[in-house]
Amino acid sequence: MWIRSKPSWDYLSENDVTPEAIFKQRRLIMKGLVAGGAGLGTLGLPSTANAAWFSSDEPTQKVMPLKFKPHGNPPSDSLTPESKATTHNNFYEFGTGKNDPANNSSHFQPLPWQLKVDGLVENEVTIDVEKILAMAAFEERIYRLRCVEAWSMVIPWVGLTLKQLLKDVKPLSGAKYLAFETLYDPEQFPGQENRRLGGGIDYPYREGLRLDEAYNDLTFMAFGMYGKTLPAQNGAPLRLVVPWKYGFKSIKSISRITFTDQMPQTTWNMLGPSEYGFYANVNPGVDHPRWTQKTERRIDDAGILGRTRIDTLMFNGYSEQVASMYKDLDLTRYY
Ligand SMILES: Nc1nc2c(c(=O)[nH]1)N[C@H]1C(S)=C(S)[C@@H](COP(=O)(O)O)O[C@H]1N2
Ligand SMILES: [Mo]
Repeated sequence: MWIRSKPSWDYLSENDVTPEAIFKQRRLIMKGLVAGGAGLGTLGLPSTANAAWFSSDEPTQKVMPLKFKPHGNPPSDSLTPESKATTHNNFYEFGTGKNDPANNSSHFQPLPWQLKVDGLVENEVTIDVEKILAMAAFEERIYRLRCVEAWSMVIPWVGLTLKQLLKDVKPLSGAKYLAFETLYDPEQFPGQENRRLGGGIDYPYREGLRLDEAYNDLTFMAFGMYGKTLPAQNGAPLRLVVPWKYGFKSIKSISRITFTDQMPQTTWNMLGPSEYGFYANVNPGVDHPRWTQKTERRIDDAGILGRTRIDTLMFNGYSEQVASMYKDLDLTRYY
């Protein structure tokens, strides 16, 4: 168990975005998650991604919602309803339609799962995801997620920072980037061999971060959302969340992280280099060639998908935490 001192980040806290009653109720649910990897081996593996794999009598996991100062901008930030965050998805391995990931993933098996960490590190490792669950106290982080398609959500993630996840991994001095890969397994991800279903992507889905971005305090590895384990459609069992970048950087169902000295090839940049950059920082000052990035459709309580059109913020509102990393980049260009 660990207690964090209060950092300066101004990402949204649960208190800022949900009524107190819901907050208390959700805390109780999360106490139910105070559980651990200890008993996992003996539990039957869940047949659906939604099944709670945290259940055990041994309280080795703690989910701790943290409290931070309200972001205040936009002041109307409110949590996206879970029912929308789990049915309006981009996960092309299950199909390109927004409902496809929820509809086509019922047979997905998130466990057993291994994460390989290799490349320019002192010791390459392959970690069972169950071990990660037992490794550190989880925390809850409420972040905005801004898709390059100009819709956005506010999602409460559960997990740990990538920095914490990689705390025992010693990068070699030449390491400058991290490359991420989604599991390649067409039996689980039908779109990976069916090009029509999978949107013509050459799988596995790939993403990358610069080393300093990867170790930024905001960069998060989510194992859960809304106080529960991740559903398949949101990237079970573990996915990246990089809240100041367009959503496609937040790669799902990760099986491999490679430290490298080369800027990694990334899926959307390979598919459309004139439209999608490596950095892909949220930037209302640079429009997509085919649509504006100045505003976004916030998927919230209103209407079927949410009708609130709001201004898009530089770095998705996280400038204070990340702008200093880009002093040397020309942010008027599309990165
Ligand atoms: N492996 C993989 N990861 C992915 C994608 C994908 O198609 N495949 N889509 C990305 C895009 S474009 C977005 S906007 C987010 C959506 O995350 P969500 O469905 O949890 O909201 O996931 C990202 N991660
Ligand atoms: Mo996206």
